[in-house]
Amino acid sequence: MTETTTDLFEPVTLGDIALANRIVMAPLTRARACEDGVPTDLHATYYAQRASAGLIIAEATNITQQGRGYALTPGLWTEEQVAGWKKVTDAVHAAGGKIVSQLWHVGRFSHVSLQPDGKAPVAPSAIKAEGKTFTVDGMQDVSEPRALETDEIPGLIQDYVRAAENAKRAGFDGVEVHSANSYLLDQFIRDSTNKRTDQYGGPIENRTRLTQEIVEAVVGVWGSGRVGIRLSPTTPDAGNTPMDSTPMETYGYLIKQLNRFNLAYLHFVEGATAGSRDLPEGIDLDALRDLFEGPYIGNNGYDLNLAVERRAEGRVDAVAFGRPFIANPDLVSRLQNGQPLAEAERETYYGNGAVGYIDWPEFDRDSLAPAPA
Ligand code: 8OZ
Repeated sequence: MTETTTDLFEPVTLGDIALANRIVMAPLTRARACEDGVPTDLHATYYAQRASAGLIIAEATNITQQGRGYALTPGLWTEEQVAGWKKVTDAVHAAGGKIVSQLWHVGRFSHVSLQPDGKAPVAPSAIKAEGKTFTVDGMQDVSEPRALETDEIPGLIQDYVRAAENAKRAGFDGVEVHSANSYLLDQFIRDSTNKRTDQYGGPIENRTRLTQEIVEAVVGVWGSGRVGIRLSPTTPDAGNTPMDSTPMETYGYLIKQLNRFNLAYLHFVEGATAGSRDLPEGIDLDALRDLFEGPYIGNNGYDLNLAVERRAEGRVDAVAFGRPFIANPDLVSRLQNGQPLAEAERETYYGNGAVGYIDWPEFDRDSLAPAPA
């Protein structure tokens, strides 16, 4: 057990969301939804098992079919999806937890078979990503995207509004705008993927416009204290996407603009998503973080020591753990009590129904009992 005293296990309020502790469950894509994007009873069980997290950020959830880039990921655009999520939020609340929905549009990182009428995925510009995505027919190269027309943007913003309203009807405690990991909003932000010449392309003010307009629209639904945002200034994921050419300026500008919304929190992927915490030369994530005037959730490859240290330095208000929550439904008490963590194999991450999903036991003290002499 760590000797350091820490307030990581004490309550904290992020905006209007009151958390029992500062340990957050990061959004984790697990690909267990039905083909029509409806979450199942397995989801309710899985999230309720993890309700001792101060806050659960539910897995990235497609705002529309157009926003879908991976088979078996859930959505929030149909009544059946809303009803499925309502069972999840009821189960989490009954277990004493809090849960927000992460609103997701993959942009170019999709395959025609996942898109409405088999059409091309949409992106800021017609630049193809590298890599393969999970489709109903297995892994396939992502498809060539088409550039969104300027007059399609108001409809896209309305898609976010509808998903935000649906999240409310589904009983969530708030929403997180997914503007990270080189999905649609991050594709607009980075000059490597945005070559537009309209008011959504070119200078930083233009490339960050869509994220700001969507945050504003979603705040209109939820109020500022129940909306968070996730950014990842340096990750190459998804699609081996090159970084913006001036990330400190670009994300710095965006973060300063976000201050006017008084959001519940800013959530950063520190380094390469699900990878190294190393940062490219010239990147100072703490300096970016310091531009934000509200609560900050740190994420990526944290262990307890790093969480305690970063909290003690005042660098984080809460810490989001991702992969450790897969095999440790009771992660909070394991961290608090210095108990060993179980390790999930990669094969359990995506798909496979209940196996490797809801079958991870809580810590069993008896299993550690010393063998009789
Ligand atoms: C892993 C696999 C598929 C999607 C992200 C939503 O990185 C994801 C994701 C992660 O934000």
